[in-house]
Amino acid sequence: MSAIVPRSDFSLLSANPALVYLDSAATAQKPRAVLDAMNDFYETDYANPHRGAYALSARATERYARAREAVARFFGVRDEACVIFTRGTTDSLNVVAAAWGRANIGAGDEVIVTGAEHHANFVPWQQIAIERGAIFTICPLTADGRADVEVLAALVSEKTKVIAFNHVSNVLGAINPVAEIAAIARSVGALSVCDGAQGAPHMAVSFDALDVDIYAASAHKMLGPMGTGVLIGRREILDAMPPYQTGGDMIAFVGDEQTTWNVLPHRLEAGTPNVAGAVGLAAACDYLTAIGMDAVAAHERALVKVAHERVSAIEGVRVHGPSAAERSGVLSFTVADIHPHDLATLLDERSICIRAGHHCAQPLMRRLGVTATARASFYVYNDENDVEQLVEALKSAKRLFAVA
Ligand code: 7TS
Repeated sequence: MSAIVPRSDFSLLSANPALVYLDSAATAQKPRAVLDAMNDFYETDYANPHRGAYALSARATERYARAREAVARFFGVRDEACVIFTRGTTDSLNVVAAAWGRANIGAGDEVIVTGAEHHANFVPWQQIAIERGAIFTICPLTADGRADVEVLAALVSEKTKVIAFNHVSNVLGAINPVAEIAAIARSVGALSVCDGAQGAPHMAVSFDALDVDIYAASAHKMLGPMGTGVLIGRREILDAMPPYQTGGDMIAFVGDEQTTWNVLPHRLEAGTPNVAGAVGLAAACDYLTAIGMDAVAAHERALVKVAHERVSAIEGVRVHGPSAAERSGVLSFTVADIHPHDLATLLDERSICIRAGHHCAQPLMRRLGVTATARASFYVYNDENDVEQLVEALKSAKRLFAVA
């Protein structure tokens, strides 16, 4: 099974032909199309958008607006003003927890997250619940790491104000039934907040069809640049949300005593925006669309299936999470009693990049009964040879540790 994009699209990968990059869940490599688009903005249309009365600034404004349109198209959002550019998923989720949470969560209310959240979708909710005197409830997981929707449906009440959950777990690759969870939230008038950091890069996402209130994602995990992300929300929610930050661009009128706010999306984007970041994300969206998100998902499913079979066939290996058919391109495992960090170091000697640790998901680690796992994650530029190298390296690590 070969990669579905040419390795030569990625300068870093072509410059390092021996590199086996299996850490795309942490961050993805960048195709030249993304880097070129960002560079082109700086070289041809660079100025501060919205501010200048001159043609160059108007061009920068136009680039920013076109980037928003492309991103809205990619995420299946009809109303592009509901796509807010942020610094990334962490930023997006913090904005919602702080701005929406502070305005809508009160003493005795309930905030629900799942036990499989990345810290970015766990800690902001835990902290706002503490601040507001609300009850913080952790929804249990099914055996394969998805939110247990039956338990969730029984948990919720009129007091539930938020249900925050991942689209796809960064540790297990387990895919949550997003629309089902959103429907449970809606049944009690709670806000549904979906962390799409590991969803959007790997499968077709239609915000309008998922029917969640909020969806968050990071550009850098979907072939785009670091430092950019999106906060997508239903218009009624975003319109009613108090501004998270105040300053330039987000105001309508500043009086000596009072200030009025600009309309969406500007109201939630205070200060000079990261236009190059938005342009890079838009180029990444176009690149992924040209491949086709169903093809991306199918490729990862095929690779992870082979990896799942081959890795779990090694004696002493425990693979965590769902069956290969039900996961996106993430494989977390532990090898006998070799510490995942030792494993990652040994693999690095063969130029294989995997992540080891708690993956910013300590609540999930506790539920899995481990302190750390090794994690290989796949993307469009990986092929079966990468899986082969991973398997050989794991076998070799086992031999080494058996001898030691
Ligand atoms: N949510 C999930 C599900 C994630 O996987 C990550 C990053 C985040 C939120 C935070 O994204 P950021 O772009 O704001 O940092 N996950 C990982 C990971 O699994 N390894 O490194 C980063």
